[in-house]
Amino acid sequence: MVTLLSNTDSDFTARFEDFITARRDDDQDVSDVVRAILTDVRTRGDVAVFEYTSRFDKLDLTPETIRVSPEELANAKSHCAPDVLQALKTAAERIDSFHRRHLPEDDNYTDDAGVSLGARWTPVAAAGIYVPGGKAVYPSSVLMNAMPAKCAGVERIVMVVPAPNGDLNPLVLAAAELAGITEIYKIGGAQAIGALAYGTESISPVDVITGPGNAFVAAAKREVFGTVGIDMIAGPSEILVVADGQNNPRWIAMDLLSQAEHDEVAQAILITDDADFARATCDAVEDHLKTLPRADIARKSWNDHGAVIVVETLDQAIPLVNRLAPEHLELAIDAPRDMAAKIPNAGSIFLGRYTPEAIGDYVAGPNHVLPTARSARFSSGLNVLNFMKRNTLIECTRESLAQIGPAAMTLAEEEGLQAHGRSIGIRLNNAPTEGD
Ligand code: HSO
Ligand code: ZN
Repeated sequence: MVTLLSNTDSDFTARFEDFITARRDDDQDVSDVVRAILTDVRTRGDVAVFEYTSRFDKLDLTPETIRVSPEELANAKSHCAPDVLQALKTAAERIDSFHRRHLPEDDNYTDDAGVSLGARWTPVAAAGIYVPGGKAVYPSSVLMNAMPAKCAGVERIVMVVPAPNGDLNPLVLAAAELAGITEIYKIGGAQAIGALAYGTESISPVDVITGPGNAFVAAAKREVFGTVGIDMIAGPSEILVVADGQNNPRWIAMDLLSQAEHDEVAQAILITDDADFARATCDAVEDHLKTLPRADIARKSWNDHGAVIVVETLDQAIPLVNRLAPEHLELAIDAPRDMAAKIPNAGSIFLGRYTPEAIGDYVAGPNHVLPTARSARFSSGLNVLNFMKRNTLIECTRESLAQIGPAAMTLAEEEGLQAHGRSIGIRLNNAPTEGD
């Protein structure tokens, strides 16, 4: 049964805390297996990758066939309907124009002491994008990962996608082609993450790995972090809808189900100030479930992890939302921006009654790879900065070194680091070509 809470109940605070801390992900601990696979790939390279791919994906690869050929890539498009390709193109263009706006600006200035300082953003040289091949095959996610890398100016974007029995989803390949990715390998799992992080005879290593995956992929990403950068460890989807009684319950019910249908451990929550509306929305959920093809998944998610929280006033929803820090937040209320201003903890906020979350999953423009499991308290959705780093630049003249150098020499002295201090003093006390 879906959890029902009301903030007028005497035990509300305790029940809300229980709800918030309940574990959804029952992913088994696979870190030992994953560590062994990664070590194997690191030491034996291609041979190990081929062995694991043969065992897990029932696909025998060679150095000649591991990479998707230009013919396979071109052929994939011919298997996709024109309207679907057109929709992908619309999505790609809108994602591109949103992300491009967030390219950071460099900063250069000379301060009062005469020191020239700068901060310069540069893209990573190579990014690897993991695309799952199993039940969650989302061409939209290919675009969401690839477009920000492209906007950031990453020269080499590599994609890995498992091809069980040799089968690849043509739309995934078409999305890759649309994003300009031509280096695609038919591998998946921890072995693919290892190949991207350490490199093999066939695959040069990358600098950053992004993209969702199963428990093995998530564990492998955690493990290689430090050798490469990673985006985040994405958990199951979440939606939190704050709605007043002026909404059509059938619309809101469908929004809740749109994320519940992703996964049995997805989470959909409604917060409302209208108990009748809450009941009507629950009825509408049951009604929609009668016709949804993925009803079994959505029903389990709704019953096991969903919640309906009734509050006395909508203002009382604000601290609850900030505690929940949802991946997606819909504000189906009047003046949604007033409430949004008071909610720093949410991955993506959908404002008003005509902005269903699903529009953001595909074509709105912002990224759909967003922080889950309450990590919106401290992190952001995928964006161009995941594929960039900032270099700082410092330039002193003799005069400015003379101004700020003594403070550094004092600190070096305190830290007992003589060469540090002397490297400054030697410049201040001698001409450039003199010996000491
Ligand atoms: N809502 C998912 C992303 C997605 N939806 C892909 C449809 N396709 C992320 O939480
Ligand atoms: Zn979705």
